[in-house]
Amino acid sequence: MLRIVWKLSSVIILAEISKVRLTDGTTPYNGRVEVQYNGEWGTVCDDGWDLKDAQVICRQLGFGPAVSIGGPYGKGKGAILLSDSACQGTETSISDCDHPGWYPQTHCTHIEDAGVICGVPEGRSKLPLPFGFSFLFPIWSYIYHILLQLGSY
Ligand SMILES: [Ca+2]
Repeated sequence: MLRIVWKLSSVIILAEISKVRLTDGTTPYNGRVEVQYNGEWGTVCDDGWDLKDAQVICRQLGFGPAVSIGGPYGKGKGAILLSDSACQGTETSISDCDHPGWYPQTHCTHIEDAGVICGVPEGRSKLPLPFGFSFLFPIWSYIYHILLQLGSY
């Protein structure tokens, strides 16, 4: 029981540290990368942004493997929270990648906001949303991600 509680708490902490979403894409699986840190949503500078970094974002969202870094998807709002991320491509969360730190990246502007194109997830057909409920997709993909995290222990 204690083990289960520990597992659950670690998943919740992981989810709290860095939430990720894609915005302004043409499908739910591509768009501008936005990250949440300390409750604040912001964007990622494309300095040092590559397919390995994109891979981690797609994995974190429970989507298929990254196809391309994609974009541009227009200018985001808020702070540019991350730059020069150096993922190996195998991490489960962008917060596990090497990077200089979470803080406003004043050397970047929103013109440089990073994007990704993820593959359509394999499990998508197993997790259908009723027609007309596609607006729930972000919540759905978040729940799916939590389930993946639980399954990986
Ligand atoms: Ca990189």
